Amino acid sequence: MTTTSAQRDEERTSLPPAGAGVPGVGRPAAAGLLTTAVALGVAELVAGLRKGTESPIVAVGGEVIDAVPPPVKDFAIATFGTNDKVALVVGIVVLLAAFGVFLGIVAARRLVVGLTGVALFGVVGAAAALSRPGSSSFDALPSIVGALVGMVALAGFVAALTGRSFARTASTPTERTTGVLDRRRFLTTGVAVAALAAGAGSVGRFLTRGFSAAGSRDAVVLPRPVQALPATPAGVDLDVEGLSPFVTPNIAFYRIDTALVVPQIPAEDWSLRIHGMVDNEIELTYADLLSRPMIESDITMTCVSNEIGGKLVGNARWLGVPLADLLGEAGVQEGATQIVGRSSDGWNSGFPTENALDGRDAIVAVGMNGAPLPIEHGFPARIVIPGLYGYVSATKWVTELELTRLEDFDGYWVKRTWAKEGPIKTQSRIDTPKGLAKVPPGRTAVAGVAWAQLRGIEKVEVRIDDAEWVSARLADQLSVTTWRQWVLEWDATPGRHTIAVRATDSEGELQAEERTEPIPSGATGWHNIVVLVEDA
Ligand SMILES: Nc1nc2c(c(=O)[nH]1)N[C@H]1C(S)=C(S)[C@@H](COP(=O)(O)O)O[C@H]1N2
Ligand SMILES: [Mo]
Repeated sequence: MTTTSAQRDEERTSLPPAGAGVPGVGRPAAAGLLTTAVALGVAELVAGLRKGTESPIVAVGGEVIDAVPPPVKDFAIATFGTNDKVALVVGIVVLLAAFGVFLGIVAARRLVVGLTGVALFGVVGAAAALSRPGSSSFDALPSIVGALVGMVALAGFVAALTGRSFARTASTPTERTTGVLDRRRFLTTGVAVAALAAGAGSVGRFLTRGFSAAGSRDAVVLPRPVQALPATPAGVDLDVEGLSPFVTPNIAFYRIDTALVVPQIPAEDWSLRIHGMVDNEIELTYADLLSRPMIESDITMTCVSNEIGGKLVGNARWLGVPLADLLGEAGVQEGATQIVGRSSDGWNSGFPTENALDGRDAIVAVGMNGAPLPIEHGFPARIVIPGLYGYVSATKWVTELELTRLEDFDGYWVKRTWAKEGPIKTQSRIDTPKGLAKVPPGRTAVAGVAWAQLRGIEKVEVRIDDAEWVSARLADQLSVTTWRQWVLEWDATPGRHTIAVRATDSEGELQAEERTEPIPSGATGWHNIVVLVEDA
């Protein structure tokens, strides 16, 4: 039996023709990288088409954040600080790029395997997007469309690079050879594809930005509190250079949350539902909330993850509705020992109901230092409870308060092995001089802040090297809910010195000396720094 030319062509199709062959590693790798760019760019574009749709990178990143064990989260905060999220996104993109390069090389040899790899990307992205809190089926679309377009791009690149094609009719040897991209044409095609991918991604990001809540926030006019506080008295601020100001400007306020992308909730779309073990479930719109009597309160907020000497603490003048008033309206039932706060992005916290009813200024806050809550600090509304660490209480972008029993629900971080209850521990910090600073000899102000929310600070002591503890001069204590500044004039002598600080609360209790980690209930230990005193 003779072989038909068609049959010969069949054979050639499954084996790349000599010369066209397997095109090395460089161009397939670049093709894989471009495929990744195309898939991600298209996914961003699709995500930009509908408000609230997360890009696959954000969805995967969110899942990573929820899944990492607490020590890793602590490590990330310690290493990258508030840039931990940027680091995560960069890490994900780098991983994707590396995997793309690998898939490109594989696809040049076994196209099906390469395509399967891209499809797998899509599945992982879609699965992550669908498991995000509050997701809808549309959230899977960016990943799916991105992966599909990526697969087409990859198949196209491989066909062009190897001369192999799925289209058997077009597979005469000459056509195949002309189909092979040479270096120059590959470069121009690659640049064009990269530009298209970047363009799609940029348009997507631009569209997403259009969903910002900034316009809504700008339009807010905050009501006046029923009892406005007097301006912050001068005596609370020692005005020492290098010392944290008594009131932390909003822009400088630490930010800690699990949200990879700041939730954007226009006030018009927001509501707060109070439900669970209550007599009357209530749901408040933003306008409802603003029409309630408001109080102002100076409250120093603190993160349980704060290391000794760390910066995860800030003081602001908050404006909000007393939680007790809202709970009174709803009617808390007997045995409802816990208030669970839930945010639009699925985060949650829980604290004892009594902490909202024991007279402290527990509020649903809408204002921070005279401005509507900044979006990253919880706009339209958040919970602020003096004396409790943020992880059990300070739900930002709060949409739900559920009355339940302490034993019936554990909040986000409690599930991740942090302590069930989170009262703030007494702490003190040296702000100036900085650790390892060079200090000229002579008079130097050693200054910082100390906090023991709801107890107040009674004494701060400083020790230079092995000398006796000396009492620092204290600024006025504005409220037991705020931190307190301190300063000690030190006659610095040449040499290397260790400066330590410790505080005593107003119940006479000395700050714990033993060094412990932030997990599970907040770090303990005395802050100390080393400075070098020498002539400039
Ligand atoms: N929705 C939401 N609210 C949240 C968190 C979060 O991850 N998501 N983190 C909490 C933690 S751990 C702290 S310390 C405070 C920090 O508030 P800030 O970012 O305004 O300083 O917010 C709390 N509220
Ligand atoms: Mo926190």
